Amino acid sequence: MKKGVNTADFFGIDHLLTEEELMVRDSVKNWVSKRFLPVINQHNRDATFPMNLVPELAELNVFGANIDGYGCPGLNNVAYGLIMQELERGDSGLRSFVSVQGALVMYPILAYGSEEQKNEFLPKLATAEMIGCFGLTEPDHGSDPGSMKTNAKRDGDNWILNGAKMWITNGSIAQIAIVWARDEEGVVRGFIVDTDSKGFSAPEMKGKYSLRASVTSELVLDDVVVPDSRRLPNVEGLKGPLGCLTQARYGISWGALGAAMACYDATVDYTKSRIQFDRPLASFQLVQGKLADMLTEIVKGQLMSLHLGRMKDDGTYNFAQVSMAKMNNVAIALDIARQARDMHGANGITDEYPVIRHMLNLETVKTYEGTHDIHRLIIGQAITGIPAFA
Ligand code: TGC
Ligand code: FAD
Repeated sequence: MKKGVNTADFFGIDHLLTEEELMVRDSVKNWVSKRFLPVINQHNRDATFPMNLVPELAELNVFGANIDGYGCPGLNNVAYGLIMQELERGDSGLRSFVSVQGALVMYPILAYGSEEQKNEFLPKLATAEMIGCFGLTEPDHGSDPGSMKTNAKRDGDNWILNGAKMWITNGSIAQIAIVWARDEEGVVRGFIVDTDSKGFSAPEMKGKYSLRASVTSELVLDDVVVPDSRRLPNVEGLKGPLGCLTQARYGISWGALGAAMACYDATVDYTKSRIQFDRPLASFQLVQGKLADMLTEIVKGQLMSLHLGRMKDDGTYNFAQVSMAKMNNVAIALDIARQARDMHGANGITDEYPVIRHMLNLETVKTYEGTHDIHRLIIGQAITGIPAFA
């Protein structure tokens, strides 16, 4: 065996991937290394997202990569997952930018939209000529979106939307927002809202210690008029937004592994070069034990996401399996990032090394798209048949 392996491919998982999947993964990985990693620290310090790189991301075909048609490349779900992994190896904010656009904006239009809506929006979203956001969470309703207060009142050929959404990725930079609101009969419906509509505003949320290189906003809807032609016609009820979350959670299960790999690789390099007690840190048994545990968890996570991706392509997966993969892979990534931070000693608290940035980002990833405990409850419901949310 080659000595000193990083995460490259400890378990020979590359043999389970097709030529196309490997090519897609490596092209995104190269782009992230060359174009994104050199600028991420400054963006993280400034709490900005590198918008100038968005056209290059579009060239890489990462937006809606697993959608077929409408200007999208129609990759399979494993290639899509590998893209998420490589983007998040860069930063969770980068993966979020891409997964919100694809899984939370393009997917609902594809799955629930009319043919006119698909033709109008999907090609522009695929090239990022148009940016979208997804408004489900409200100030008082996060884990429990079924209690949302944002409402939609029918007015002839229009709907009048009122309410507030919170913690919305890309809210202030989006041209359209997928907004979920309750109608007068209490039915949850989805709307494609132009963000320059009268009565719509999206103040940016400041002061985040986590996911700093990502724009997060409130959405305020004050008598916003939305034509009925902008209602997503093919879904009603909470299963609409929850179906989108399943798509995004799947991508996050891969993405978190990318962040874990970045932390693990940095720690292997660091502990091999850092000398204490006249020996490299990597020569101590306790350090090797930690590296072994980190890599073992990464390999288990890779196998889980890969199998899930193959099931998703076959149409044999379910949303509780997606919850398990999101929950597990984010949890192990956060543990690995915390270990990595510790093993870098004082250097681990600086942005000279990527570990504390990933560690702090992963606190968000653990919370959004369903908190760790919400996923435990979803799995618990699948096991017992008894919902224990309320
Ligand atoms: P419940 O009665 O269980 O479900 C209502 C209907 O929805 C169906 N369903 C799902 N369908 C598809 N995918 C899923 N994951 C689904 N979960 C449930 C369910 O079968 C039912 O269908 P039907 O036909 O019977 O009507 O609903 P509940 O109100 O009891 O809620 C269940 C719960 C707590 C699990 C759900 O509300 C939940 O998942 N809460 C977490 C909220 C959440 O994850 N929010 C994320 C907001 S978006 C975001 O964070 C973006 S971050 C940016 C980025 O991704 O990078
Ligand atoms: P709460 O629901 O208040 O949960 C607080 C704690 O209580 C958690 O530990 C939770 O596990 C626990 N808890 C809640 N209910 C239960 C229960 N029944 N049993 C046991 N424990 C429970 N949302 C969007 O709609 N669109 C976005 O683009 C988006 N982007 C985001 C970006 C960032 C940076 C962040 C931080 C969040 C984003 N979110 C977005 C919101 C995110 O989905 C919510 O934060 C998440 O769903 C949790 O909701 P909450 O923050 O209100 O926490």
